Amino acid sequence: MHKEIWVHGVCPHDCYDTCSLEVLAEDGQIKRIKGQVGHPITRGFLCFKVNRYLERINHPDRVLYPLRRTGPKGSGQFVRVTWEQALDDIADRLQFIVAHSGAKAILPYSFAGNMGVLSEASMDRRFFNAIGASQLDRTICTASASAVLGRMFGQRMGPDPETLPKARMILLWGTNPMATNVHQIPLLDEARQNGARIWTVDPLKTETANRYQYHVQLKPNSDAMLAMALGRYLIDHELYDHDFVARHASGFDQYRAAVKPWSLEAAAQQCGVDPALIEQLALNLATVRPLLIRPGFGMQRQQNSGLAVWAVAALSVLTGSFSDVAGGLLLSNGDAFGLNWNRLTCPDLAKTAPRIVNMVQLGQALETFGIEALVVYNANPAATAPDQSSVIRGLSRDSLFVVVHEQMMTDTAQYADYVLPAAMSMEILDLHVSYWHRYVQLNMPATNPAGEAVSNTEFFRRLAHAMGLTDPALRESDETLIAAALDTDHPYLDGITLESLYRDPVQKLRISANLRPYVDTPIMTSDHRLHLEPIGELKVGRDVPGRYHFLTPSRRETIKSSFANLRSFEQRSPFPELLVNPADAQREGWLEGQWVRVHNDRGETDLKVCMSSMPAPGTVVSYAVRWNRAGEGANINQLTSQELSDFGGGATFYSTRVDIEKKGW
Ligand SMILES: Nc1nc2c(c(=O)[nH]1)N[C@H]1C(S)=C(S)[C@@H](COP(=O)(O)OP(=O)(O)OC[C@H]3O[C@@H](n4cnc5c(=O)[nH]c(N)nc54)[C@H](O)[C@@H]3O)O[C@H]1N2
Ligand SMILES: Nc1nc2c(c(=O)[nH]1)N[C@H]1C(S)=C(S)[C@@H](COP(=O)(O)OP(=O)(O)OC[C@H]3O[C@@H](n4cnc5c(=O)[nH]c(N)nc54)[C@H](O)[C@@H]3O)O[C@H]1N2
Ligand code: SF4
Ligand SMILES: [Mo]
Repeated sequence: MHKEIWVHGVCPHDCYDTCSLEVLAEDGQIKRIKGQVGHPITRGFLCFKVNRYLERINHPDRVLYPLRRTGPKGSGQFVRVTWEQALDDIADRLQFIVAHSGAKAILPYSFAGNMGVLSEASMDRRFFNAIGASQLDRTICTASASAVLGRMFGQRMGPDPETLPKARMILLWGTNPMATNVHQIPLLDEARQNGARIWTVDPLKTETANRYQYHVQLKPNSDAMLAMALGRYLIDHELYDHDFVARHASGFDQYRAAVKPWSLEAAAQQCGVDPALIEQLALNLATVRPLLIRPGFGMQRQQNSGLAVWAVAALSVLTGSFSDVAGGLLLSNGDAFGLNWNRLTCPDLAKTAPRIVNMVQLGQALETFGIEALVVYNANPAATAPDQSSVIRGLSRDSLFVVVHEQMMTDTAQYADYVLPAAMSMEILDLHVSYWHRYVQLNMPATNPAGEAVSNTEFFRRLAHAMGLTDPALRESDETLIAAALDTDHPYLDGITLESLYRDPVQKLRISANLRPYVDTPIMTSDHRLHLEPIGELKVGRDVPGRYHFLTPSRRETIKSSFANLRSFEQRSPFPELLVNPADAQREGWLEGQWVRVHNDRGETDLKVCMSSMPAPGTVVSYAVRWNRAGEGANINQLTSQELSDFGGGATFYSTRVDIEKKGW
């Protein structure tokens, strides 16, 4: 009998928008995926990527059965085995390592391949806590910003993005929503129609910078200086909100001393920006309300990220921007949800303090820390981690046992001893929150998993069982895990339970959109003040020399390496591109379509020249990231560095310098 069902889904990918989906399954096959029309953020449309999702679900690269390596590491030669064979062997190997070297020789590596609460951090954390493995510090994306916001505000929470159309001055700082946050665009457009001024601060003239009025095209990694100059100007001209600062902030005197060296002229020179434009921005910040400062993660992949986030966030305090509904600072709403992470991840299962490995330095860890087993899920580090040669050297080491739980035969999976098949979100149950909007959503399965694929939670339940671990926490079902996540008396989650989500799978946090963070809500720092104290000193020029600054921001058609194996993407964008300013091209004699070798002392990769007015002279761009298999075993992360940012141990992908040689055609 023909059976057709529509099911509520949630887009699981690492994206601000966390869209609400309607998924049609016919006879156990996914046939259509639509954006939910009634969802106030999703508004019935999806992005370039998820509009092509059937191609991803049915992709020939999909891993459907457990596989064991038969050829040399990285050769991609595998044979199908049963789940039982794979689990027995993996359990034996891990137990041997625990017995002979200690569990700290086992390292998990995961990020946000699936952002479902269960898929991202639940049974996996319990499993690694229970065996006492090394712990991964998941720093690759937001560490600098999270650390600074934690120190200044006590939490990551800003205004409700649905209030955005009420803002009259919007400052998009280091973010490109036309590619990365497309559901913000209708809100920004509405604000503009309502008369808002929209500024972007970005070293690139992005699609977003082109769409709105004012663009400050500063040099990469110069944000702290620009923001300090804006702060000094507001203080020098008595344009800051004395009352707000006196009532809510601490550290004003230290702040004033720190910004003192940064006159408009000094900053203008360092940032490569007209001082008159900085002054215009300062006057807009001082006078137009409501003021929303909306930094993105792109501004904190630099050596001075911590200082930059501090200096930009300080402007939101200095201007008293939180006093207005729709005003304030919205970098992340990640802490608004108040889930019970302790119940979910069970840190108490760990008997000893674990060794902590910063994921930005995966290459170093694999090469030098005595790691003997690596378990990868929700991530593709062979393509996405910095200093790729170091990562690949580590992954190629014969004495390293590598297990990869994946949906696709990725560049990382190619190095595995075992590849285990991972289910897609349309095949599993999960709970979703967002780092931008304020909806809690339930993702329900529309079909059974393809082949022998299993969810992340089921993978770790099976692994725990195979290792003979008996703690009941390692056996809990997905429904129990969701109930555990929601088991909290946090007022924002009042009445949101698994049962209520089954009835109504999209529920807004119980916070009024008119509640002003830090004005109407308690400030979660220890002394309940917003901290303006500087977090450190400006550091300059720590990277290797190189003639060009090399930026690798998010690509519209992929999410990092996810979607980059889709034929529709490969057809649209068949070659790895290097966007160059025509003035640089003319001086260097580069021609459109010509191959160039881009290199520094960490590595090299070949890219095709594409003239573009997006970068200023001196900066070149290639979007993140293609699969290595599409580029002779390498991609742009050959060039990026394992160096950490100044605060929070974050990544410094965008502080890369390179030299460029002509190659031919
Ligand atoms: N289509 C698509 N969407 C995505 C992703 C994707 O890969 N593709 N990735 C997802 C993920 S993992 C994340 S973390 C978010 C990130 O999304 P965003 O917050 O938008 O951040 P990025 O794309 O990293 O970079 C945004 C901008 O920062 C600029 N930038 C680079 N260096 C500097 C600097 O020194 N100062 C300033 N002011 N700007 C700088 C870049 O030129 C770029 O235009 O997007 C998510 N959404
Ligand atoms: N050069 C450069 N490099 C960058 C960046 C940059 O801007 N420039 N950005 C960095 C940033 S912000 C980030 S967040 C990282 C992201 O880097 P990664 O975390 O490696 O992200 P993806 O490339 O999206 O890989 C996610 C993988 O998870 C798999 N996956 C999806 N769902 C599931 C699931 O349910 N279970 C399992 N087991 N696997 C699943 C997908 O198939 C995919 O292969 O990249 C970083 N790398
Ligand atoms: S990737 Fe982002 S914009 Fe696209 S469907 Fe998913 S959540 Fe929505
Ligand atoms: Mo990210």
